[in-house]
Order: sequence, then C-alpha cells, then structure tokens
Amino acid sequence: MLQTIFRVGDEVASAVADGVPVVAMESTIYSAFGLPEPANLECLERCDAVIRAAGAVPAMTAVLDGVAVVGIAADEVERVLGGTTKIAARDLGHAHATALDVGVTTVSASVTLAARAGVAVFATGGIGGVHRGAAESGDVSHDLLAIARHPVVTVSAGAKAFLDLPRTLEEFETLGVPVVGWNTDRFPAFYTRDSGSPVTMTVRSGDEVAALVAANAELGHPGGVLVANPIPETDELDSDRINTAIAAALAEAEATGVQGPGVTPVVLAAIAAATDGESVPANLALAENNARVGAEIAVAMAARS
Ligand code: PSU
Ligand code: MN
Repeated sequence: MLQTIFRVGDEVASAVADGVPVVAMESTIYSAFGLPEPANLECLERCDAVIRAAGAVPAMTAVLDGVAVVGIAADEVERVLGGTTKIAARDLGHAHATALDVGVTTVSASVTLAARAGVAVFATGGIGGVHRGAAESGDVSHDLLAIARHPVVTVSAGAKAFLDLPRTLEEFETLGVPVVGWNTDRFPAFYTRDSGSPVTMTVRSGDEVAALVAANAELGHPGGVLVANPIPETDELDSDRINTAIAAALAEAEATGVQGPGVTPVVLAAIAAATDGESVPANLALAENNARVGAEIAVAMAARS
C-alpha cells in the first residue's frame, strides 16, 4: 500500500508558504486527449512562460505512481504528457489505491487538488459541461460541480465548443457559480468570442476578481468562480466554419459509438481534421491567454492577502 496520497512540488510548496501567486493547470489538455504532438508540449511551455512572466508560479496537476501531484517538475513532464488514463475528481482515490502509473487530470480533478494545495487560481482551455443531447444521455461533466464545490477561480475560454452552452450556463446558475466575463458580457465559445449567450457579470481586472472572491468568502457564499475569457480576436476562428466542423465531428463521434470520457478526444481530432489543423493554433492561443489572465488574477489575490 502506498503511503503518500498527495504531493506538492517543491517550487509550488514554497510559493504557497511564502504567499507567492500560483496558477494551477490541468494535464488532460496537454496529453493526447487534448492536443496532438508536438503542439501539446508547445502549449504547456507557452502557458508556463506566460505565468512566470507575470510573476506567478505554474503548477500542473497529474497522478504519478498513484500519487496526486500539484506542481509537476520539469523532469516529470514527458511522463505526464504521455499519460493515457484520464482522471476526474472521483477517479483520484482509485488511482491511488491501484498505484496508477500515470493519470492526466481533468478540470474537476485539478480544482479539487488545487484547493487541497492552497492554490486559489486555475487556468485551462475549456471546461467540460452539459453535452448536447444530455436530456437523453445524461452526460454532464463533473467539472461543473467541482467548480461549485471548491474555492478556486477557474479561467477558461468558455466550455468545450461542442457542448450545449446555454444549458451549461443554466447549470452554473443552479449550482450558484458566478460566471464572469473577462472584459466581455458574452459567454465565449472556445474557438470564437461569442457563443450567442450573454453572461450577467463582467470583470475588467484581476483586482476586481480578487475583490469578488473576497466578498463571496466574507458573505459565506462557498465554492469557485468561472472567469470566461474569450480567445484573442486575432486568433478567433470563423464561426460558420467551426460550427460546420463541430457538427461533422459530432456526427463522426456518434457513428463510432464512443461514449463518456472517450468522446472529447474523438471530437477534437475530427474538428482539427475538418479545419485543416486550424483549430490547434487557436487552442494554443486561448490556453496561453487564459494562463496570462489566471496569473494576473493570482497576483491580485496574493496582493490582497
Ligand atoms: N476541453 C477541451 N479539451 C479537453 C478538455 C476540455 O477542449 O481535453 C478536457 C478537460 O480536461 C475537461 C475534460 O476537464 O475534458 C472534461 O471531460 P468530460 O466531459 O469527460 O467530463
Ligand atoms: Mn462526460
């Protein structure tokens, strides 16, 4: 039986102890589940660099040898990116009990572990949510409940583009999660800046997010916040083109009969193929942009405490 269940990397542990801002990151998007090689490593390096440039410390989460880690070290990155088991929050205990070799963490696992490590901000590409046809399939990502449960600010470019975004927003309302637009009153749709749905709250700086978080804590409103950060204008894809690609990708995934956690990789690969690979640089740009905003928020939160 393994003794260690949870480990915080050395650099991240000292940063947390010293009040240096930290930004957590997941590992699923940097694995083959999220991005093809070599774009996955490039994406991680760009996110890492932009967080450091802002004066914060990046902390990727993953499972290694059954141990849930916050703050993967440079010499562990290759192993993590090669991971082929996707780990949501509910899988962490089993991964430990069975001494899983490598597990790549989703948003739900990452916010759970970030909270456990005392890390207040988490940046990703897009979160999971309510799938189209969820009334039939019941496929609603645990990401939503995990964000509601843990006191962590999640920065994302909306949710995965091929979800039912209006229903995802309704679910956040039910769960009591503030969904705040970063310099926008529109909920973004990952590859595009406007999903067609509005958000009811807008923030314009890291200080505003830090003030919002402090106020909710003081008022006893528990859980996290979703900061919806649109892809930069210069990297946005054409919405007709991407929507056509998404429709085709979903049809392709349905034809293969894939279900549950296996759906995303199949759909993302089909979207990349249908956009002649254009979706991949867009994905990198939005992930980097989220890491930048996450760092700004983490710096502002650290300055308040
Ligand atoms: N969005 C993407 N690519 C991904 C994911 C989200 O564009 O790979 C991953 C994230 O790790 C997210 C997870 O937490 O998918 C949600 O998976 P599911 O729908 O199986 O809960
Ligand atoms: Mn799911």
